[in-house]
Order: sequence, then C-alpha cells, then structure tokens
Amino acid sequence: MALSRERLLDAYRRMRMIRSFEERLAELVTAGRLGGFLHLYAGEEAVAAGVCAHLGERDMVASTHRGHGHCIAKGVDVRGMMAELFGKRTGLCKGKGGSMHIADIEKGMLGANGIVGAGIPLTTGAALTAKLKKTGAVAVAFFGDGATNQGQFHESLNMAANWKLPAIFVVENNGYGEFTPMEFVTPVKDLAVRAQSYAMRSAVANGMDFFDVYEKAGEAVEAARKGDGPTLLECKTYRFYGHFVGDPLRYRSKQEAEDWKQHRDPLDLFETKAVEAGLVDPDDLRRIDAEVLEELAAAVDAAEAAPLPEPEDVLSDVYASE
Ligand SMILES: Cc1ncc(C[n+]2csc(CCOP(=O)(O)OP(=O)(O)O)c2C)c(N)n1
Ligand SMILES: [Mg+2]
Repeated sequence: MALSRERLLDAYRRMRMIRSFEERLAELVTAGRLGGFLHLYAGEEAVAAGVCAHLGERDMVASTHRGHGHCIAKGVDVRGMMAELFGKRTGLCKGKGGSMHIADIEKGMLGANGIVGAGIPLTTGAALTAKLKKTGAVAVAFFGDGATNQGQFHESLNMAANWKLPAIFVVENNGYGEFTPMEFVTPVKDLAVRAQSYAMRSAVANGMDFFDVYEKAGEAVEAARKGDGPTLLECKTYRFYGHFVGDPLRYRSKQEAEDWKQHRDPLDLFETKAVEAGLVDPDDLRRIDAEVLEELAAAVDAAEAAPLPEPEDVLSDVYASE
C-alpha cells in the first residue's frame, strides 16, 4: 500500500513525538522533576511507526517495559500518558500504572508490561478473540530479543501458527537484554529463523528504516487479515539511551552508539528518503517538529499542575469486573 503525503507526515509526526517525548522524559528525570524507572524507546521509532501505520483502532497491540513508543504510534493520548508518568489522577490509568503499565483499551493498546515476554500470550489471546468473533482485526505483539528466550514466546508462536491466528509477532532486536549482548545468551543470529519451528512465515526488516518496516509489516498484516495466519517479523534496531534512564552503559562502546546515532537514526533516514523521493517537504517536517514540542510542553505543564489521586482511590479499579 503506497503512502499518501498526508499519511507519511502522520507517520513522521508519530516518530518525532516518540523521540521528543523520550528526550523530555530524560530531561525531567535528570532534573529531579519526575521519578520512577523509565526505559526509553528512542532509536527504535521506525519499528512502532512502521507497524502501526497499518493498524486501525479495532486492531490490538501488546507492548513491553519499553512501551511509550508503541502507545504513541498506536494513537494513545500524549497528555494522558504524561499525567500517568507523573502519577496524577488525570493519567490514562488514573496515576496507578506508570510507565510500565500504560494501557488504553479503547485505542487497542493492551498495555505496556513489566514482565518480559508477557505481551506475547496476550496478543495470541486477542488474535484468537478476533478470529472467533470474526472482527477482521489483527493483534500485534512488540517484544525484545531477550523475550524470545522466554517459554511463553515459543508456546504462543506454536499455538498461533497451529490455529492460524491473525497475529503479528514483532521482535525488536536491539542487540541487548538489559546489559547482556544477545550473542551471550542466544545461539542464532537472526531471530526470525525461530519461526521455522512453527512453520510460520517470517521476515527480517531494517528496524531503523520506516519504509522497510512498513513494507514488511504490510505483508504480515495483509496475510493475517485474509486468514493466512501469523508472521514473526524481526526488526534490527538499537536503543539510543541504553536499558534505562541512568544506565552507566559500561557494556557497550561510545563508538558503537555514536555510529548508530550518526548513520542510522530512523528520523534522519526517513527525512532523507522521503525528501529525496519528493514525497514530503522539509518545511512540513520542521513545522511538525515545532508543533510536537509545543504539544509536549503543554502536556508537561498540565501533568505537573494536575491533582494526585486521593487516598481513597487506592481501593478503586483494583479488581476486574464485568
Ligand atoms: C520475566 C522477567 N524476567 C526478567 C525481567 C528483568 N528484565 C527487565 S527488562 C529485561 C531485558 C529485556 O530485554 P529485551 O527483551 O531484549 O528488551 P529490551 O529491553 O532490549 O527492549 C529483563 C531481563 C523481567 N522484567 N521479567
Ligand atoms: Mg533487547
């Protein structure tokens, strides 16, 4: 599916919002204005944006501990996210979830998740629901290279392939799980090969290139929608900030990180390709950059000014009900 100028600009806006959102959070934490443990998605924007550009609100997404990017790409309200990060009553989850539990079911965001790999069976369940109810929706799991060594990854892929569920399993291979390089714990180089055990379709994408992710995710979504079952899509990517805000980064060289930032930044790559092909105008991109910063400044102001939850709120929304 070729992208119109309008949809390209929308994809760029989402990627820019992810980048600026994460940069703002890093500043706020460093300045002591925001607490909590944060895993930033900066560097991986093309994966979330390239996949979510194929999805509508009825489609479901399950995320990870590094979840802000997936939420933004899926259309979750940035003001509600910011207030949630500040633990405020106006947050998407009324301030009780925080970074690793942001969820917005109305937008098809099943939730960030502090348990590595746990979004994968949730996605499998959402895909089973879509199939049984014939909604035409697909379900997407985003997860890291580390998560592919969890049992639930293998159990879910087996089940999804066997039942031809409309699922897309997107592995964000950023080369590290916490502070451990992938090659220390994983004997295969391309995680996509793991799909073969389940007779599942697979693809490898350059996760820094929106257009490559968009194309390969498009094939996966199309196959899922027409009943041809799931795909394991491996996106090779890199996290610019390390595992969490404050990570001393002793396990990777400065040169390695600089190389990714200088030569493979997904926003730069998008701009070069889209402008050279005459698809967008740099002025439009600069206008979006400015609008995103304005929107974020308003979100931070609103979040800081918002009330904290009341003590009695601790007892509401604790148990699921019909
Ligand atoms: C079941 C479980 N085991 C261990 C952890 C601790 N932990 C948090 S993030 C992480 C690394 C995950 O690596 P990966 O899946 O590659 O995702 P990335 O952080 O690189 O995006 C680990 C081991 C956890 N949260 N849950
Ligand atoms: Mg990883």
